[in-house]
Amino acid sequence: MKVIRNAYDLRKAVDRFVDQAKITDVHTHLFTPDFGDLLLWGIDELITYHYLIAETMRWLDMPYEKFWSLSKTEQADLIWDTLFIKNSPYSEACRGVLTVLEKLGLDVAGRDLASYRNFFRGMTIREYIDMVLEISKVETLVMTNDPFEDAERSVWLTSYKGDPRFKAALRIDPLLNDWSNKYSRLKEWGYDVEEKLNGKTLSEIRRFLNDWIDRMEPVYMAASLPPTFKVPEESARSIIVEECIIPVSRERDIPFAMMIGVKKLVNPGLKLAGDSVGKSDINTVEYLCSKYPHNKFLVTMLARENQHELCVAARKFRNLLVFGCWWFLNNPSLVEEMTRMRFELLGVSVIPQHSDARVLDQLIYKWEHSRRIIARVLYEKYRDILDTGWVIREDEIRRDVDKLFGGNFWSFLKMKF
Ligand code: HDL
Ligand code: ZN
Repeated sequence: MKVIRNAYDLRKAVDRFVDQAKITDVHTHLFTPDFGDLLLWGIDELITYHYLIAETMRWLDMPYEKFWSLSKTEQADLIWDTLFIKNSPYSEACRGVLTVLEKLGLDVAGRDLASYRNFFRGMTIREYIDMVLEISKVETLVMTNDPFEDAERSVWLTSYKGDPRFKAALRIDPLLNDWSNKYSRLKEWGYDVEEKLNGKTLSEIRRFLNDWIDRMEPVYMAASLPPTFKVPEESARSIIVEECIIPVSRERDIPFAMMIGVKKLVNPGLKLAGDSVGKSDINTVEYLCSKYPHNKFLVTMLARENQHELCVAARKFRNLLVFGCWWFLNNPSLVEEMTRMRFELLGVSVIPQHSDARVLDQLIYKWEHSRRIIARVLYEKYRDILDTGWVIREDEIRRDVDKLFGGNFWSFLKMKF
């Protein structure tokens, strides 16, 4: 394998291996075709992604209800006109739409929404899945699978066949964040629970988790958690985490993915676009990693202010794997800042990005944009050590890149602490 001794060869090698990297996307909201319309795809879904709705509503004084009463096509037409024609589409969410059109080989300069819609006419979802995975080089992606979502649960219980490229993740927000309203659902499903978290109820919650792990074969259990997320504390959430999630996670050797910092529905009128962000308590992450050294934790935090302390926590706990630039952090300026910080504090032992894609097409832009930034930062970090006289072999760059874009995740799943 070639030895790299100069910056020009280094830049070419890093760009080549990053461009070639086969990605494991550890967090998405995508679904196999088994789930029908739950899998969003195509130009109108892309344009009505909730990030663009939030940005559009800043320009409009129409009542939210009026917007929501429009058809999907009417919503897309309004968003297109507002964000792409009446204003320049350089926000990350808008730019992403343009990158998708570009990578699909469409006439971006033409600004002809009708022609973009024509591209999708006659396309089947299976054809488009293959096309998008081919362009984005996403080899494997992790879904978000919530047994409390009726439309989704029925597929799991009746017709799910799956696709080896799509892995499941057992998402349990309702169990943790809304126990008093959601325990009755477990009762409905045959679990002998009551609101009071007595021994029997805790045992039945563990049975519920095990049943869904048997059914979904998830690569991890996950929950999005508020800035106030705290363990230990006298709350149903804290008790369920310690008495149910932690023991089942260890027994079944399935990491618990904590996605911390979401302030739900600060503006309910915006629906899915109405959530915000809050600084969270790193002490809870440190408490869990420290008290449960045999458990594995995947963690991403939503506030920029939490990123440095999360990196430091990962230096202290090998059972903590940091992942992604999540949601309001998935913008070039913050992806660069976080990736630089992580590479400097954690070296190769991090998952720098996930897409969080809700619309299949987004895999194309979210990964195109992130690859470019990760490649640039990685090149600079290699350049710094090259300048000391260290020589880098091409196979070492490929090795590191493969770890960053998926290998670290799969190795973490296999580790036994
Ligand atoms: O909770 C989550 O997984 C978040 O990613 C939310 O789904 C959020 O609405 C989102 O789409 N972020 O990108
Ligand atoms: Zn998400």
